[in-house]
Amino acid sequence: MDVSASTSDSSSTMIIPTDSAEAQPPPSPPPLDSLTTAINGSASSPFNSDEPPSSSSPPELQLPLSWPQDGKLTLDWIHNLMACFDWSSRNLPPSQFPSVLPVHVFDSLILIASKMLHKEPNCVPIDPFQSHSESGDTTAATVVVVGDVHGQLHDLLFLLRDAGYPAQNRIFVFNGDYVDRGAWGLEIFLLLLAWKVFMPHNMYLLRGNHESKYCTSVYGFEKEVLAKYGDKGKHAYRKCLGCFEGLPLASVIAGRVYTAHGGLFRSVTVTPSKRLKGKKNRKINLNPDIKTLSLGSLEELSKARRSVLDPPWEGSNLIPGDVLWSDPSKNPGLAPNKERGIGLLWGPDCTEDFLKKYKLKLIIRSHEGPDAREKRDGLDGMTEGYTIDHIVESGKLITLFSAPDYPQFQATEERYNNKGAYVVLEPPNFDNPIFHSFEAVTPRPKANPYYDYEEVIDSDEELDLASMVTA
Ligand SMILES: [Mn+2]
Repeated sequence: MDVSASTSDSSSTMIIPTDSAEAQPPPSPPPLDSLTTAINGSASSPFNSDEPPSSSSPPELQLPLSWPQDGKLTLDWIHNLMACFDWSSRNLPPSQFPSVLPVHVFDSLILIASKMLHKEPNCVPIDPFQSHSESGDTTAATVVVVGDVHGQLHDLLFLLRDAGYPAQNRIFVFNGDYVDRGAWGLEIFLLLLAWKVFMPHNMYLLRGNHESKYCTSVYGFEKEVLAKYGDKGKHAYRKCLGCFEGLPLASVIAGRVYTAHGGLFRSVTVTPSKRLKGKKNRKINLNPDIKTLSLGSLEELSKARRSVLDPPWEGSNLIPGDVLWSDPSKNPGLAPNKERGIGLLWGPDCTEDFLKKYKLKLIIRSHEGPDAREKRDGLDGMTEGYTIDHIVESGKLITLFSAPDYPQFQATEERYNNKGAYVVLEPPNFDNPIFHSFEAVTPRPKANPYYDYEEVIDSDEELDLASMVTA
């Protein structure tokens, strides 16, 4: 792939400011020749195995990245970031990551993004009619919804090019699961944060169940960050976890479309069993009885405490776990999600109740890839990157998965060969989803896995509840 082509419009005009405001002076400009030499001479690099670096001379990139002097990211900065990640993923071993994005630049990006995300409500209202108001344009923006991407950087870069990057007339909503399994979760998370900082009202990042301490310690992201940031790895991983806590849980687009990683959630409102008279006895038993499972409301969702590293599967704060881990079912009603050990299964009747109550037309959720779908009875496979799981009177429930040829590392030669997909919602109604399926970018650069994929075969099932810490 010609990396320079994607940056040709930016590299010619870009000026790197001297970053005197930074406590740590930025490293001197592109040490690419020396890096390339070092890598080609390194026997431990996975990149000299059977695939030579994609280009002998580095493309014109602004490397390493520095934080803009005025603290304001530009479109050029972000395109350079994406091109640098693409190039480094093909040409540098993971340990050279700080020569692309020094830790002080990582710190600046994650700090500003984290503050921004923590301020958003649990369920973000997205108004495509508003996003244009600043420019005086009265037409509404198009909305692009994206499902799980799981560290597959090159497929995400393709998706962004194919759908068109975030812009005044284009809003992105990501349903979470940015990290784990694939080898470039850090790059993906950081580039999406950069877009968030640059265009906060045109890029919405929701939380997935993998944006947690438990999942990232089992499925690779923790080790990935440690490998890429070396002695600063623990620091960087902690910062990522802090940012995960701030990610909102759901969105409602144009008052028509509800999106979340897992989906619907239970009500946690319970009537106090016995409340004794007197000021001192105001303890209310908040443990909801499992026999009285009922669908939760958006009001309850808005009040949930989402800033937990591992959303609980028991106790009073069950809504975040439900939103991130639940799955639809063909059977009516609500039931505990026994396969996963956390979250719910909900039926078409619940989809109808939820859509009708809030005058919605669609639910777009993610969370199930081809491996998970292979084991579900009655639900379609994920070969095209999406399925329509419920068709009810008020609308539809869609599952959307955006990681093609998933998972990256597999114990057998047999692959799912699934396509990924994204959904385009167009004004004025936003209720007629246009599906775009796409194949994986090939060849995917070689990388070593960050988790024992032969042992951890099942996706998110058989959650080890005992090892989860509920904070
Ligand atoms: Mn998931």
